[in-house]
Amino acid sequence: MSSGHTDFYSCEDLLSEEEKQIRDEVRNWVDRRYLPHAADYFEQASFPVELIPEIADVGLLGIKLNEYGGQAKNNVSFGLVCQELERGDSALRSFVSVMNSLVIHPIYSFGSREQKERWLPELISGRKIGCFGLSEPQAGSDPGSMRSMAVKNQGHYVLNGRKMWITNGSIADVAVVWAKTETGQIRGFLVEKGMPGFSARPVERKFSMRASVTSVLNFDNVSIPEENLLPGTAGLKSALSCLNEGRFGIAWGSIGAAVACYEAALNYAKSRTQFRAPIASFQLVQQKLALMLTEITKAQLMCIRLGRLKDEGRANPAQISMAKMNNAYEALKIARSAREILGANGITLGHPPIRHMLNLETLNTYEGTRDIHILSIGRHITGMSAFSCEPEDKGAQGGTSRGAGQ
Ligand code: TGC
Ligand code: FAD
Repeated sequence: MSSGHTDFYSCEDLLSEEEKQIRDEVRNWVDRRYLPHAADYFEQASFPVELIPEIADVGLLGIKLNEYGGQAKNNVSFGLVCQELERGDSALRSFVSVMNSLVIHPIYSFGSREQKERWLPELISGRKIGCFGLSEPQAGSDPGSMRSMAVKNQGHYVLNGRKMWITNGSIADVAVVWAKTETGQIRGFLVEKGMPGFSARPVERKFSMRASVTSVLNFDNVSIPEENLLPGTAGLKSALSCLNEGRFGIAWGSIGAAVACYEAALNYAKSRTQFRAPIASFQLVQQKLALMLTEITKAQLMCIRLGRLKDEGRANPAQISMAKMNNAYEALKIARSAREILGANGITLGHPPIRHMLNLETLNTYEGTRDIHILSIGRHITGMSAFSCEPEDKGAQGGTSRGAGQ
């Protein structure tokens, strides 16, 4: 899975030659093209859009699709790609995740033939960029309470509302936007850059995911042609099904960030001398390293099993929640431990842990916070929902049913 000393249980033996090949290709590309500048992109809060054609050339867009120029790779390969990209930076993995899981996937799964033919080759070749608008200023963990409305009017939908925290938003040519129609049902729409009334602006002053574009999308009476409705979407579950793809990628990506932190800490600990000995020789430092590698190993095993289940069509959302929840949290703890081992040097961008640590705060927030995934697993185990203090049918009480007509 990872190389050398971070593959403690020889997980490499669980991979096919094809899986190892794409992992190594992406690893080399990240080492060569991204890592030398990763700290600069982070410091300057800039995503290197000039790398998008290369990202497409390496075959990272449309990875799982076997049509429209996609690579027809399996879920484990996709996971390994996410792992290697996030070893570079979470922003890089996020860009590729959003494109594959939250734009290409919904267009392929819910789109008309015309929509697929128009958008998928452009997205897969990197000529067009997409984003996914579900969260709103007042609706994050509870997307069913969204306020964005798309009201049908003479062959068009009129879209009003605002989406918040949208990855790729300001650089996107097409936004997959979720809104309630007049029946209260949530549907997906393709909103195109340049449509009158549609604007996007970046979220400023982020301290996490600095190299990623994060935006606010505004919709002010945007007239959306009926043919831009994703016809296969039917309620909140359509949007949530895309998140299964995204969360799977985050679970794997977390391993990459954790490995980068562990390796930085191990190398530093071997070379840094205090009290006339390398700090790696001290028991407390060894404890940190041992616990870090243990969590990396557990995350690797969890992901590879989940990937195999997903390839067999047997992975359920609670299993994906568990891997996302666990791996993002353990990676954050690993990044904090690595930062500690580096002492004062650890607070600078000269070493990767603090950059990953700050990014990992986002991994524990987006695509469902840690709390939300714990509650999802709890609901799966008990059959009882602990999401709300209100009775379960709060959507109906609110007057706009989140799933009407599903
Ligand atoms: P709930 O009643 O549980 O569900 C509504 C319907 O959806 C179905 N469902 C799912 N289907 C497929 N996959 C899943 N993971 C699903 N989860 C739920 C469910 O069975 C139901 O179907 P039906 O037929 O009965 O109607 O809905 P709820 O309103 O109680 O909410 C449940 C909750 C809290 C788990 C859910 O809303 C949630 O996941 N909240 C977290 C929100 C979230 O993750 N947002 C992510 C925004 S996108 C993003 O962050 C991208 S970052 C990208 C990057 O940069 O990498
Ligand atoms: P809230 O939902 O307000 O939660 C605040 C706190 O309350 C959290 O700690 C949460 O765990 C807790 N909480 C909420 N409900 C409960 C409960 N029932 N029980 C216990 N605790 C609870 N969204 C998109 O749609 N598309 C994107 O591309 C996208 N990209 C993002 C990129 C970044 C960098 C970030 C930071 C976010 C992005 N998001 C995106 C939004 C993300 O999905 C939301 O931030 C996330 O779902 C949480 O919503 P919230 O921030 O509104 O927090």
